Amino acid sequence: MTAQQRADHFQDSVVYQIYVRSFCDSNGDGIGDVPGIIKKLPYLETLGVRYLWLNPIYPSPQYDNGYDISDYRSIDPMFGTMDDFDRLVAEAGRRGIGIVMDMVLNHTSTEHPWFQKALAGDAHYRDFYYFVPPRSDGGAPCNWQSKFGGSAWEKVPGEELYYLHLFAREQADLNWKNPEVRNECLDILRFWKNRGVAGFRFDVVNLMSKPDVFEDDHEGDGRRLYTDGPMIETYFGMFHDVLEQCGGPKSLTVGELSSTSMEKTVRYGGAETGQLSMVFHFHHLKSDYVDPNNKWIPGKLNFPLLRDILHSWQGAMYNHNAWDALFWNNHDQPRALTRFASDKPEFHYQSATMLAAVIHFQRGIPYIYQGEEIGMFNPGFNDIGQYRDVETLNFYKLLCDQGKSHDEVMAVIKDRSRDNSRTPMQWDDSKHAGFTTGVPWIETAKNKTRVNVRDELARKDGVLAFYRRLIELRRKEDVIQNGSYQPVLTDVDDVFAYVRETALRILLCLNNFSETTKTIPFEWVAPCIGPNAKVLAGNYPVTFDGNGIKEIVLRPYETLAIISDRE
Ligand code: TEU
Ligand code: CA
Repeated sequence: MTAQQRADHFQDSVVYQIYVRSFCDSNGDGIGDVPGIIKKLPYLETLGVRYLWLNPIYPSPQYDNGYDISDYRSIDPMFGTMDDFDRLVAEAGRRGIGIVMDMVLNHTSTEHPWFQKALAGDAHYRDFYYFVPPRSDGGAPCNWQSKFGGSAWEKVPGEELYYLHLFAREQADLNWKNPEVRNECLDILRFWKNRGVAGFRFDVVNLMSKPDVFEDDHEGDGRRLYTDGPMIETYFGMFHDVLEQCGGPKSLTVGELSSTSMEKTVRYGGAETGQLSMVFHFHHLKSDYVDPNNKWIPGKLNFPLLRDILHSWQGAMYNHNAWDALFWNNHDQPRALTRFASDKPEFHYQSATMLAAVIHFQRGIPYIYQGEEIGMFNPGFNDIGQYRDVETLNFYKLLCDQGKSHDEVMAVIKDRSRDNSRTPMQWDDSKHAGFTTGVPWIETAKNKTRVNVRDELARKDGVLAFYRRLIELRRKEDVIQNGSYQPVLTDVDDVFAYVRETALRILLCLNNFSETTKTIPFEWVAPCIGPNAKVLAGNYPVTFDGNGIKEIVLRPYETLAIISDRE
């Protein structure tokens, strides 16, 4: 298929996410870099992915690992040079792979020259941010909480003013109501688009439209007052238009939606109603939370809830012709294998491949987070000294201050810390897993001896081989790209199953999320199987010809996809 014939909404493609600082270190300083990515392009090409989304690599003081940008138009020397970057775009391009940049336009680093000038009293730049006088008692303008703990307002030293930061205090929120801010940001998009990037991932994109007055939230931490604000879709339209005006191939744009609703999601990601190619939403990744707005309370997976969420969002996206990213993992989430299936050695292959099949056969655009394709799982760090993330370290202090015991706090951090997914990519089983010849910025997981690329490459039927096949199937099968979505077997414990259909084909995808065997009477799925049925993918040996079958037995963490013709 040529580039021109590609599906409209990228649904034939798979995106691979690279957390650059943990992917491959080319110069032994312990930090992954752009030349490291170039070195691994053959690996990524063989995997079959079409796009690489890179987490931020711009100059930054790195309080939040690059999500605090101090210069939007260059590359942090820690990650390489602009020449390295241009080489990456060119060499990836030769392999049919586009580069997607992470754009953090809700906030800048407090070291950004705009903020520095604002701090120094420059009125022009003060209006780039939210500098707001205190309330009458001298306290913060309102009670909003930072996502990383504590007040969302920081006092300006020596002045009766506070500035807003929805994330770390080193990340000041930009005032998008100011046309100068908008122009600057749009010009940054132009800059990268003209350098040949294939698209953008927009960080917390639905938080950019703030209310006109800052009021206390008496029901929560403030998010309901600043999320999905009134101008947000206008801003999306500006992104869209500026990229169109640049010309060249259609840009892939994906908006990260924080604490949004289904109603908003189907609008923003709608083929007719939205200005973004697709969106990330997170409701399914809260199905092991006790409180969706507080991940720091220990909780177990609520499988029926996970199933409901996955089914209802798929249904809504299909019904509204909207497009979303399909994903289990990213750099903010603990590894899904540990969370939603099993990382025990005896179930590792089945768990990893089952989770993969669940989303790769759904409708949308699959995203693979580095290491997922070999079945990486949580490193199990027990010591606070092993953690690096600003959010984890802030909450460690906060939870301890609340009087929780050290063991209690460490237990929830071990489950929930974002560092779970940020450990070095496991290329082999050597001391630092082939990631660096130096000392890595964060420890390598001990499980590298069990899970690494070298071993996976040697396996004909490993996790990696399964991912390759899923990516290839998506490219080939119209029913995976465009089929309708219908949940089935919704009252069978621990089973997640659905059907995809087009006028010509029908695809049934059965998955067992448990360690026990599930037996399904054949008549329950018979309507989902037509003539010429065959197994499209599975993670156990299976023979299936559709004739004379009485039941389907799903073994622990089994996935089984059956494709057939329509009658
Ligand atoms: O994350 C946005 C976000 O709200 C979360 O996923 C956040 O990490 C979570 O609520 C914490 O529990 C994006 C980036 O992906 C993240 O890495 C950045 O730290 C954040 O924005 C700020 O830029
Ligand atoms: Ca390096």
